Parts: sequence; structure tokens; C-alpha cells
Amino acid sequence: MKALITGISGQDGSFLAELLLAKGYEVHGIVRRSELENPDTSLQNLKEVINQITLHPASIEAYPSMFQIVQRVKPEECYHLAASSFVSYSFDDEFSIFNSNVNGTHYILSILKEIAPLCKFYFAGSSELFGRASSYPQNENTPFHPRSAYGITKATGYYLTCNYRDNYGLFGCNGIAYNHESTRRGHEFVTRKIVRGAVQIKLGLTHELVLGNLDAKRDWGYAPDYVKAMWLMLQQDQPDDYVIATGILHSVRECCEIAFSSMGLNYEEHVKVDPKFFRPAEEVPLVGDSSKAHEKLNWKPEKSFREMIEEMVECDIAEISSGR
Ligand code: G4F
Repeated sequence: MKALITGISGQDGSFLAELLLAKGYEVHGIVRRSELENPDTSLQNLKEVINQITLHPASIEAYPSMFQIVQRVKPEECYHLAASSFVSYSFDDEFSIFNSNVNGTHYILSILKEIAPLCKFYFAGSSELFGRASSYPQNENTPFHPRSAYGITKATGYYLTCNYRDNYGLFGCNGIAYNHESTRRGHEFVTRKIVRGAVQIKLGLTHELVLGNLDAKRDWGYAPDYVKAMWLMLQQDQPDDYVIATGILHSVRECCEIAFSSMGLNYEEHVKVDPKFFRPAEEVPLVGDSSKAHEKLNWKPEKSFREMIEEMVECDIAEISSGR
């Protein structure tokens, strides 16, 4: 089986590549040319598997190069994970987010339709589709109400995938994944920011961590559990859309408590709050109901929030202590 992964160097892409290799797949990935030029930093997540995969340099916003890659690889499964993924509530740089997230998705769908119509397609949707949600927990029938540029682009990708499925018979699936984290999470996201800050404080490298709203809550899962769900979706007889979530809310404060206390520290002595990191409050919490994935895919999250944060702490202690 041959798979093509866009965004292979990211958190989800790298875990998915490992999963597919373990299942005997031939794995191809698309990366930016600049990443190939700086492999030690940009391809860090792929270091264990770099010699077992084929990387193709391209920008997902460039139709001709994407066309050539799909023509060359002829994938049987395509996982479209590449996106500009930091949620921008201020609509900063909205045009480039739209360009990569909307055009990139549209180009790939159109190319598959033209030259690989039997290729199964996974689109990385997001809980940000629900945005200002009307009810909770959200499931596949909850109306979308995105309220960020990012959320709007993900809603567009979702509908593009549905349309290629309905109108052209493409095997396209949308995964509506809630927040998922790991030792490979980018430093701008709050779990990694907390873990990294706590470890730096423990090691005496800094003395405080500045965060936004400590009472903000999220449904946080473990990224390796979530990539299993992506693969499972493409193994079904029929394409469909699934919410992937734990169904459990935790606060930013709880994350601080776990990370700091695992190293014998009290977060209250080190964490400061700065309103510049605040976002508009959610009246209805974003928490998912993944019963459909449980029933149809036999999928359920395995690692707990506490176990995940403690794993991230251990990893960052090792990384920072070895100078990485
Ligand atoms: O870690 P975050 O920045 O993730 P966010 O915005 O929920 O988005 C992530 O999950 C989405 C759903 O899967 C994805 F679509 C998206 O691509 C991304 O992966 O923020 C989590 C929460 C928010 O409520 C935020 O307001 O943490 C709160 N928070 C509080 N202080 C902070 C901070 N977030 C960040 N990044 N930095 C802070 O200092």
C-alpha cells in the first residue's frame, strides 16, 4: 500500500508516517524545500524514519508541483494534514491562511479526481469548525459556527471534501479532531508552552511563565491515538466523517498543576497571567462526542491527560538537559 502525507514533518504527520511504516506501507511525504535544506531542525520529528520514507519538496499552494508529485507517486491513500494551524482570532495574515488551507486542499482534491480517482483521502478537520458552538458535547450533527480565519478555512476544506465525495465519488473522509498534543507539539501551543516553561524553571533557566486565561478549557487528547483514527477512517467500506475527541475537559490551570507538580514545583509561585494572551471566552465549551468513531471504527483514546503531560515533561527535561 502506498500513502502520501502532506504535512509529514509535523506532529501528526510524523506519528502517522511511523504508524503506516509499521503496517508495511510505502510512505511518501510532502515538505517545503526550506525544510529539506535544514533537516536537523525542520525534520526533527522524522529522525527515526527519515531513511524509510520518500520526501518530495513542494508547496501545497503550487498546483503544478502537487500535480507532478501525485502523478509520480500514484498514492492509494492521501492524508492531507498540511495547514497553517495556529488559531488566529485576530485574523492576522488571513489571506495567507486562506491560500494554504483552502487552495491547498482544493488543489489536492482536484488533482486526485483527475489522476488518482481511486485514492482514499483524509482531510484534517478541527473542533474549530464548531467555534461558537450551540451545544455540547459536539458530534457530527452539531452545526458549524467557526469564528476564526483558521476555523473558516477548515470548514471550507470539510465542505470541499464532502462535495468531492458526493459529486465525484471520491473516497473522502473528514476527521473533526479536537486538540491533540505530544512531545512533538509546537512550542506556541499552550500544553507545550507550559511544559517547556515548567522544565526551564525547574532547571533554573528562567523563573516565570506568562500565560493567558488559566480557566480556559479544552478537550485534549494524545496525538498518536488520533493518527490511528485517521488510518481507521480510510480502512472502512464507505467514506464518512467522524468526531475524534476524548469527551473530557481540562483547564489550562490543571495542565500547569500537573506539569509543575510532577517536578515538585507549585505552579502558583511561577505562573503569571497577561491579558495579551487572552482569547474571546467560549460560552459553550468545545468538547467532543466521539461515539460514532467508537462504534464504527472501534476507536477510543488510550492515554490520559495526566500521563500525556508527564510524558511531555520527561521528554523536555531530557531535551533541554542535552542542550536541544
Ligand atoms: O494550545 P492552543 O493555542 O490551541 P487551540 O487554539 O485550541 O488550537 C489547537 O487545537 C485546535 C483543535 O484541534 C486545532 F484546530 C488548532 O490547529 C490547534 O491545534 O490553546 C488552547 C487553549 C485556548 O483556550 C487558549 O485561549 O489555551 C488557552 N491559552 C491560555 N493561555 C493559551 C495561553 N494558548 C496559548 N497558545 N498560549 C497561552 O499563553
